[in-house]
Formats: sequence, C-alpha cells, structure tokens
Amino acid sequence: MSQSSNGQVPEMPASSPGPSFDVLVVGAGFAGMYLLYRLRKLGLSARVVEAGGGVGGTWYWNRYPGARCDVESMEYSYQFSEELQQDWVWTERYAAQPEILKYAEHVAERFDLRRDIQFETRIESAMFDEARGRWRIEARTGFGDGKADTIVFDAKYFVMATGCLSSANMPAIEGIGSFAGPTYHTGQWPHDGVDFTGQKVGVIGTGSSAVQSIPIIAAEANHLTVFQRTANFAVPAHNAPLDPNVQAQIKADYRDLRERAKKNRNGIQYVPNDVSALEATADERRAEFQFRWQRGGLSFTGSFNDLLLDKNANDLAGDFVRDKIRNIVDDPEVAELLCPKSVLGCKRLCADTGYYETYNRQNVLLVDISNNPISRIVAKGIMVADRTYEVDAIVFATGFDAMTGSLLKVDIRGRSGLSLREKWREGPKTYLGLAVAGFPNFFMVTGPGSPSVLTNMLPTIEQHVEWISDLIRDAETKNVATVEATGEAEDDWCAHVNDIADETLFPTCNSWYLGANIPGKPRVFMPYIGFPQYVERCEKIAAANYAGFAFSRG
Ligand code: N01
Repeated sequence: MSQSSNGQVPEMPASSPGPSFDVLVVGAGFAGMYLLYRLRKLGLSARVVEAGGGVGGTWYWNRYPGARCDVESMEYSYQFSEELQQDWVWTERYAAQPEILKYAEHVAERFDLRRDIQFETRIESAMFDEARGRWRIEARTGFGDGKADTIVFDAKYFVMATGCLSSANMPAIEGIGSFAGPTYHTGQWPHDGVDFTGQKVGVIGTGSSAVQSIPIIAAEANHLTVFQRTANFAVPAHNAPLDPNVQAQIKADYRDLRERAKKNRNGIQYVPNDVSALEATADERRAEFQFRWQRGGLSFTGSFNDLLLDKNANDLAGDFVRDKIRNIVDDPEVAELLCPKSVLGCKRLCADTGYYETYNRQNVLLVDISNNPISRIVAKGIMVADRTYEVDAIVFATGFDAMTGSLLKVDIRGRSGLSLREKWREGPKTYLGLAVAGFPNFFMVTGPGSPSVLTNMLPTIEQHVEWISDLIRDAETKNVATVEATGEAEDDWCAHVNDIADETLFPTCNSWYLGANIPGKPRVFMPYIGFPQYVERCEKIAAANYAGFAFSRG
C-alpha cells in the first residue's frame, strides 16, 4: 500500500462533502474556461474554482509594464468557435496584456461561463476516496479579506487547469524583508499599476518578463539598475497596429491558417526553412537570418532546420544575434555583457521592443552578477559583493516554478493516499502530460510531458481539452467508474519525452524547461517537443480505445 510523504496513509476525513459536481476544474484561464464550455456541451455538471478575482489566468496576474504575448494575436486566440474568431478584432500584431484579458473576459461573457466559476477560492488539497470512487477537494475562500472559510467539494473527475507559468519564483535572497521600499514580482503585479516616476528602480532577472518591462521602466524611472545573471537572446518583435485589411485576409483564410499552423513543431503558422545552416553558404545564412530578424518574432529559430539540433549550426545563429547586439549597444563592454554565451532557443527566445537600445540610455546601469551573485538585500538597496546599489523599489522578474509548481502547491492524493508530491520527488511522471498512474479520474491540461510551453498555448489547450473531454464522454457513455493511466504507459511516455529531448540541444542549458531555475528541483526536461507528433499519438491512443488507460466499473 502506498504511503504519504510522512510515511502515514492519510485517512479520508469523516466530514460529508459539500457541493457535488461531475467535474471540478481548477483555474479559469483559457484552459479552464474552454473545458467548462465543453463539459457543459456533454451535459455534465462542472464547477471551475479560481484563486484570482477574474478570468484570464496568466493574463490576469502578469500585469507588469510591457506584458505582451510573443505569439501573434491572430493565432493566440481560440478557434473552437468560428463566430468568435470572426467577430473579435485585434488591434496589434502582438496583443498587450490588457487586450488579451479583455478577450478572455469577452469569452466568459459570450458563453455565459461565469455562473459556474467560483472566484477568490483556492484549492488546497484533493483526495481520491476509493470507497466512493470520487474526489474530495478542499478549498479556502475569503483569504483576501481575512474571513477565511473552508469549502469541501465532491466530484467524480478532478482537473487541474492551472497553467505552466503560474507559480511565481521569489528567490530566497538574504535580507529581502529588510528592504525599505516596495518590491514587486512581474507575475503578481498590482492591479492598479505602479508609477516609477522619479524613482531609482532595480530589476532582477533578464528573461522574457524583464526584456519586456525594462524599456518601459527605464523610460519612466529616474534610474534603473538591471541585475543580470545570464544574458538572454532577444530578437525584435516588430510589433505594430494590425492593418484591418490584413486582419480581414487572415479571417477569410482562418481555417486553413489554423490547419497549416498545426503542422509545425510549435503549432504556429510560419514557413520553416528546411535547410541546414551548416550546408548553406555564409551569404545565404546572413540573408536568411536577416530576413527573419527583419520580419520579427520567434520564427527566427525556423531560419534553418538544425539550429536546435547541432551546436555548430546554433552558434552561427548566435553569432548573428551577437553582432546585432554589438551594433545596437554603444558601449562595447555593456554590449559584451549582453551577448549571450548559451545556445539560442535553449532558453525561450525573447521577442523585444527596444530592449538592447535601452542600455544606451544614460539612466540605465547593467550589473553583471554571473560570477558574483546578489549577496543580500539591505534597507537601501541591493548588495553585490561589498557594493550596495541604492534603489527605491525592486522588481523581481525572476520567473516561475514552471510546469509543476502550481500542481504541487495543491496536496493531491490518489489511490491509497499516494501523494503527487511524493510520486514526483524525482521529477514529474505523466502519461501524455494529461494523466498520472495511481490518480484515477484526474487530469491536467498542459501538464509536464505535454507540448504546452513549446507551442502556441491556445491551440494546444484546445487539443488537450477536447481530448480529455472526449475521454470523459467515452467513460460516461460506457458507465465507467474510474479511468486511470497505467504505470507502463506512463513509463513509456516519460522515456519517449526524454528520448526526443535528448536528440536536441534543449537539455544543454539551465532553463526552466528543465526545472533548473529552482534550487533543489529535479532536473528533468518537462515539455514534449513536437505538436503534430503529439496530436497524432493522442489520436491513435483514442482510436485504440484509449490504450494505456485502465477502466474500472463500479
Ligand atoms: O522568467 P525566466 P520570465 N538572482 O525564468 C533570473 C513566459 N513569458 O518571467 O537565467 C538573480 O525566463 C534568471 O536568471 P538565470 C515565457 O515562456 C512569456 O522572464 O536563471 N537572477 C532569469 O534571467 C518565458 O520564458 C511572455 O540565470 C535570478 C530571470 O530571473 C517564461 O514566461 C512574457 C535569480 C527569470 O527569467 C518565464 O519568463 C513573459 C536570482 N536568485 C514571460 N533567480 C510572452 O511574451 C532568477 N533569476 C508571452
């Protein structure tokens, strides 16, 4: 019999559960909202529970200055409703956070989703009751106003739709509590915004959130100090207002565009150049890199077919970007510090607007902490070695405990009290990134082992949600009591995810894809590489009566 992390098998609490549903979903981001829509269509009762005060998930929390999607708006949107995708009008090539949040709110209104969403309620634990074949899920409400209350939900199915980048990583730097001014995390930004006018600001981190916020903070603040541990690759986004004629053309071709996108590794519509960088001439390479740089955005990694497979090919792309940085940044020493040494695309590429140019401003200082970490935070500022950089406010752009953070915040227990935290002690194990052996009637949308963060999240979410809801429909039609991934299917899937990653350069740097940004987190490559192959595998499994899943009758 499996035991809990403290060696004891927890007992099912005696108290009778409260509200009862067919499906309890955690999270009212794009995944939770679409799942609710699908479950209603199946005639199932569902409740979505959300810690925030509104829908939108990542776009509800990430309100930092400059927050913007790095996938183009026309693609970073739902496609399940033709009317919705035809009606909605995007204003920019890459939508900013307020516009994406408005879109999420529109979807909630349009499909009348709010009546089944319970906001400001945080799920704390979920336990599978084997005797009843149902989940007992405990939540806390009222944590915002201090009048905390516990609610116990009862559900046959339990689905975590909590997103991959929703558990903020606040580094444990000594003295944080002694800082005299305000501190902010980009992933938990105040809803009323922050006015940095006249202030000295410190930004810690140089990932996507920092790359987007630094130019805007620099323009507003009196002085900005950026603390860089690892230089990151950024390519220009070339964001611009979306031409209504271009939008109309895309809408006329929407279905085909979506189908073309699904054939690409990352589920985004662009034309990858199926040529080796090593086989192209120097002129051909320069022309291709320049073409992609000029076009803007993440399709830069599609310049050649071996950039993420061969270090020598990757170095050629890296050299091109490093030359651009040296051309943009006036001070050669600062430019060298900004030149990444790592593999391009190994950490997520950033799409920027005026990032490198910001270091030409007189009020911006770049502090290299690659060899000298921040030693402590003091009342007046941030210390590196013996020097204190005085700041009035600190912005932590330090990322997330990605992919597993939000799942493991909830104490989830499957058969015999088996704890998910315990099961994943050596790293996450899933089947398809959607299910876990030992956890019946439990699913995750975009869990570790799914393509999620390496793709355009919206179509991936739609694929996961449709697949999970089809499986639930199948189970309900057959009057099944429990559906559960088998241990063998899970082992095979984990090995497959790792085998594919090992053929690429992805595991070669300390990225959050590997959990390397969180001290003590097991180093396991979490996302699945290849959206089309993933979809094909899911379809085959469904056609084979959900091979790899065990069904039980009550
Ligand atoms: O986080 P990150 P993010 N001391 O983990 C540094 C998505 N996103 O929020 O690289 C000093 O990338 C850390 O340094 P290092 C996107 O998928 C999308 O920026 O670990 N520094 C790094 O520089 C993205 O990849 C958009 O050495 C510390 C930074 O903090 C993901 O979210 C926009 C530190 C963290 O970078 C995460 O991006 C924004 C410490 N103790 C984000 N700890 C879109 O455009 C960490 N760092 C859709």
